[in-house]
Amino acid sequence: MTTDDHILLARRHLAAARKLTILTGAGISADSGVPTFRGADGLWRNFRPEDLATPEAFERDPRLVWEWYNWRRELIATKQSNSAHHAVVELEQRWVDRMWLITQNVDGLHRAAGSQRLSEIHGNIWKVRCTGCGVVSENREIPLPPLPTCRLCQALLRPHIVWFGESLWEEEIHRCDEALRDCDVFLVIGTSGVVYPAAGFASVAKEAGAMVIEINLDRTPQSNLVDLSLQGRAKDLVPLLLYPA
Ligand code: BJW
Ligand code: ZN
Repeated sequence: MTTDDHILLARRHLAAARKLTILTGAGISADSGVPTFRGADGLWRNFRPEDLATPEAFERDPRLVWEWYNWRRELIATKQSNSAHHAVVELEQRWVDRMWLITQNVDGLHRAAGSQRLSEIHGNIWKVRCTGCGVVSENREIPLPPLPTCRLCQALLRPHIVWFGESLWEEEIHRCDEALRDCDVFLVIGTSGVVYPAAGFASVAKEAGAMVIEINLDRTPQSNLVDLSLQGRAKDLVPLLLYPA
């Protein structure tokens, strides 16, 4: 089957779906110019994740971690959502309250595009959390030094991001689990499918009876598990799903 045949099939399954759940990863924002984590120009290529994206790293050297996040914030601030983010918004509007978006991305580009029904399961780079009192707030400017501290309790602020070895927020996971078990189509866009728990979501949805469709530039460890694997750029393929079946 050609990619065109796959797209026709995907449209047919979407047209018949009462409930739709979408999972996105760094690949959907790659088309906006945000580097992925594990690709050729991935963010991990210059930094070891264990040096930066763990609670231990932050404890050891909060300044280094904050400098990395500030560098990423500056980069992301120059990027805009692309046609794939916008197509996801269009799907949300068509499915009204029967679609749920789960994103691993922390860049905020889905919200910027207009998505409203979503779980940002790894957090949001524009938010900070107090290591003392736990209060979460939006903060777009973190000038260094000194290290940022909480106005309420003076403890150190950290990025509101889920690092390796940390648990995801229970409420979000509960909402995602419901969306995975209750959907007819599960659409997986631009994720390498290696980071848990999101790496297990396709199996959960499939076991619950959903048709699983993957859109990715390359094949992934999940490609054999899914029902339909569409290879190409998210910005080209996701908008094609909006046409009638
Ligand atoms: C395109 C494209 C284009 C490119 N169009 N496509 C079970 C088994 C083994 C290990 C574990 C397990 N359960 C938990 C773990 C440990 C760990 C884990 O999964 N480790 C793995 C590496 C094995 N998970 C955790 O620690 C999680 N916590 C947890 O589960 O708590 C309970 C627990 C803890 C400990 C033990 C057991 C249980 C937390 C994970 C948090 C991940 N956080 C990060 C970093 C945040 C830092 C930050 O952003 O600042 O989140 S990791 C990083 O990877 C980031 C991403 O959200 C995440 C996923 O990456 P993604 O989106 O898939 O990006 P890439 O780059 O990998 O892939 C891009 C894809 O796009 C590629 O496929 C390209 O082909 C494609 N692409 N251009 C379409 N234009
Ligand atoms: Zn505080």
